[in-house]
Amino acid sequence: MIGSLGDPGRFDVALRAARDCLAGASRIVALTGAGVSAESGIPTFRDAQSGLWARFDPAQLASEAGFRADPALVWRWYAERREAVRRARPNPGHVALARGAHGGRTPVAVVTQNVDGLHARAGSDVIELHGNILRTICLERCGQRYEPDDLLPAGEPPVCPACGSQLRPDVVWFGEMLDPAALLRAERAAAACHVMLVVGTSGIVFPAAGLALVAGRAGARVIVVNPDETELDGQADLCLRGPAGSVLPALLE
Ligand code: BJW
Ligand code: ZN
Repeated sequence: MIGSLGDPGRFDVALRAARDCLAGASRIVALTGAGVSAESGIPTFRDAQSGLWARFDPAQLASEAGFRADPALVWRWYAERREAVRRARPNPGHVALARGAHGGRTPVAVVTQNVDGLHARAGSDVIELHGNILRTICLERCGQRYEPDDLLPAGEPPVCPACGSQLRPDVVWFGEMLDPAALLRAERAAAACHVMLVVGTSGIVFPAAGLALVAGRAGARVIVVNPDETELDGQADLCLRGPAGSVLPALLE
């Protein structure tokens, strides 16, 4: 069933059906993507290619090969996005997930593809699949991770104080493995949940998108929250077409 905010009657029917799914659920997981932070003023991953960055291929910018080909360019892209993250605050969508369902009695476990840290700042227990843009790690993986501001000039990528190689953002680029422990925890949560909310993700990037399939195959009800169509709509029991910042509070209140 699809309920779109543009058609309030149908939206209300779908919202009620979604609430019914949640009513009997004690294990709830939210798989989130960039759209959940859009109302905090952070451009979605694919929108982050607008303006000056429109002529660059995101798969190139967000890859080790792209970084090695032009470290200053990729560092600048991340520096701009980091600034947007620093300015941002969690929005009502993040807050609703952190508060949980059933008047706060049932927690919502959050598995996010986002690198902005806003779920944690809102108070959610969160698995960050794709790392965190505010952390920096040694490109040659000497094992050092850094969070200090003084390592983060906007121009050239800084050098690792421990081993002298370049530093990079501590995020998961295309072609890189996700942290196996984080992915395993996410897969277990997906396989064991009664309801999975799939919020603000285009559903095209794997293995994250596959978690919705894991949940559906294991018998969970899958509810997509997104103003637009997604690659995962076909796997969903319900689609609530609207922005996360207003749909999630209405769904979880
Ligand atoms: C709103 C809204 C509002 C707007 N409210 N919603 C199987 C098949 C084919 C390919 C592969 C496959 N398995 C693996 C691959 C390769 C690749 C992949 O998936 N490619 C696809 C493009 C097909 N995956 C990988 O490489 C992964 N690694 C891996 O598989 O390792 C094993 C391996 C190694 C070597 C070789 C082969 C395999 C790693 C993926 C890492 C992704 N990293 C990024 C960058 C992170 C750092 C950074 O941010 O710069 O993660 S890519 C980017 O996409 C970012 C995001 O987390 C991720 C997902 O994007 P998301 O969140 O869905 O955002 P958008 O922008 O796409 O969508 C926003 C949505 O919000 C839209 O739907 C809007 O409508 C909606 N929205 N406002 C609610 N108010
Ligand atoms: Zn190092």
